[in-house]
Amino acid sequence: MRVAIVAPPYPLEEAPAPPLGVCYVAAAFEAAGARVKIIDYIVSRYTPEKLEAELDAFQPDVLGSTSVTLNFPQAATIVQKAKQLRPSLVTLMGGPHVSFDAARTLARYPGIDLLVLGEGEETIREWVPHLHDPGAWPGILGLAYRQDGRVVTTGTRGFIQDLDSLPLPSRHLLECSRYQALGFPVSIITGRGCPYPCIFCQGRRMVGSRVRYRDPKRIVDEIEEILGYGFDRINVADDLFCSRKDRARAVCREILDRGIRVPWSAFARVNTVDREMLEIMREAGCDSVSFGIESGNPAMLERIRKRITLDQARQAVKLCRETGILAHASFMVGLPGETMETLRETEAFAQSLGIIYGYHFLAPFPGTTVREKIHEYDLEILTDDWSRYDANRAIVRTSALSAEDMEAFYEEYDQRNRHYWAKLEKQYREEAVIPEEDFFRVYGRHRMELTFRILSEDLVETLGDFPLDAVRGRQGVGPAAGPDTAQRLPPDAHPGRADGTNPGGGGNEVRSEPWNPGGGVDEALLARAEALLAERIRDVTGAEDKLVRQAVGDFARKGFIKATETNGRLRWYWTHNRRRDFDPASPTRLRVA
Ligand code: B12
Ligand code: SF4
Repeated sequence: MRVAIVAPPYPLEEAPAPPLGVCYVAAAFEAAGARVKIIDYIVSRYTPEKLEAELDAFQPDVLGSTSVTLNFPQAATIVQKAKQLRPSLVTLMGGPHVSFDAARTLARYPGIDLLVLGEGEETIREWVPHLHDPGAWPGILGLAYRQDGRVVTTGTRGFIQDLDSLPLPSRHLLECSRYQALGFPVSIITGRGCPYPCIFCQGRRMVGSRVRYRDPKRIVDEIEEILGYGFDRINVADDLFCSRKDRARAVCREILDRGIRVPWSAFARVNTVDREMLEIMREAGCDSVSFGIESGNPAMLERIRKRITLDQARQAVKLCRETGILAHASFMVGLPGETMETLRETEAFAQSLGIIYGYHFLAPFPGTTVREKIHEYDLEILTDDWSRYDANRAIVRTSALSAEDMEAFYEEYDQRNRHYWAKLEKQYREEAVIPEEDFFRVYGRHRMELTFRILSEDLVETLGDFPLDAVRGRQGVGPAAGPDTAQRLPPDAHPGRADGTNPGGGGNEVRSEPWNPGGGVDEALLARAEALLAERIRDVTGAEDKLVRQAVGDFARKGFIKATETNGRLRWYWTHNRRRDFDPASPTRLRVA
């Protein structure tokens, strides 16, 4: 059985990182005996033509997609398109959005056959043998599907008790080099479950109120595996990492005992950290912690059932400072009963902490208490357009504040930020002497925006394809080529591939044909090909010449992209990952047979 799993696109603002849920789902299908391919549209462009090419190449029996609320519309569109292209495909969706909006999803999207509700692994294991036998589906808990025009839900499945019995997430199916180029940390979770009742959070409903912890040894095995792919930063994404101190300490101890040196960050609640905890975390490589504080108004914290105090927040930040860990805080705008006064209190509190902080607007996701019991709160939900549920705009109002008032409050904060950035940008552009840290902040941001464009618009695939003669004919043009070189190419030197597919390293299979058999790598030619690619990317994106050349040069040097020659054409392609496609003995992007 062949299973394609789609990772639908989401924006740069939400930190596109290797998709954890997708890799858990892929691992569950692999454990059930399926051959699995992840079709990743987070770090490559989605087009219907490309999807069709992927389906032609892989010939899946099943196509599934995950989604959160904000990218549900896009995910559903992709699944519907796949069903239209291949009506025999069994299509399914899972994830936190559809788990709480099953009936509406199935009613609106006839191209989706089946939903997997809540945790997926056990359901997948039971369902796989019955793929073509819908008669057996009613006996499998955790499914929703249509039958005779009605939506049938098979019943709630209990939470998986032994998380250590699950296979590790199948990151080997990802094109890791793309994520490495982008540079966000790789998320892991060390347990599932949360006993707190925050009314705006859906996570607790997804994973249950009893925390199920993973074995520290297994967690560190996973960290080692991630490092084995060449990633160099980890994010511990579960809120409750610090809640059981003995176990969190055991994870840190295991990292230290194995001699692993990797920087990592963590999410935490302010009431779960203490000095001893933070000290061992720091020693084990943790350099920053993000706290969700949500509001600076004590009555509001009570109303949203956050179960923290402002004193705890101050203390947590102080301890981080003292132990050398960078603290970040996140606050919310548009909580029930929000007024301009509560927002001002939040702002004053946030500023008093003296750390980097940010705001998210309340997005009342399906499955949250605040949405399900909306009549109990001073709150009105203004839209069910899920694409607006990105927490970056106001989509609710209270009796005291309109959505515009909330946006205006945020705008003041954002304007201060923009002002700060504008100043840094100006200094950067004018090449003024600025502190190294500020320089790298601006440079890092530009580099990340450029890299995300290169990935999400498939620029390497569409621009990195040249007739070999055109590269050869440009003697003397090195990486520092002049700005007009792209125009000097013959007209057929810009063909790209209309469907945007990756000719060299497509999906999970890696091909790397030598272009200079027996003769080793022609370094000069490679340098010219690299310069050509950079010039074209610069021309399409309008990005700074130096930045593009540095980015492309880095990608090539680190083995994220390689060149290959077929039938007189040279093509650049994204490699798969270091384990399977990186030759440390010859880090010159091209392996010679
Ligand atoms: C880790 C995490 C992150 C990490 C990594 C996310 C990632 N995609 O890898 C980071 C920090 C990057 C992140 C970012 C964001 N997150 Co987040 N995140 C979490 C967290 C804490 C754990 C998620 C997780 O990985 N769980 C482990 C895996 C195994 O679970 P899972 O992804 O749910 O997948 C299981 C099932 O859902 C199901 N399943 C999922 N997909 C599919 C597909 C198929 C075909 C099948 C059969 C089954 C299936 O099976 C999986 C295995 O059991 C949850 C809270 C929680 N406790 O669930 C929030 C949560 C998922 N995040 C949330 C949100 C909103 C975001 C952001 C939009 C940030 C924001 N603006 O608020 C971004 C969007 C990123 C994205 N598109 O995924 C919300 C989603 C709510 C919603 N309905 O939209 C949650 C529920 C928290 C909350 N606020 O309530 N997040
Ligand atoms: S916000 Fe964090 S602490 Fe609150 S319910 Fe969600 S996961 Fe638990």
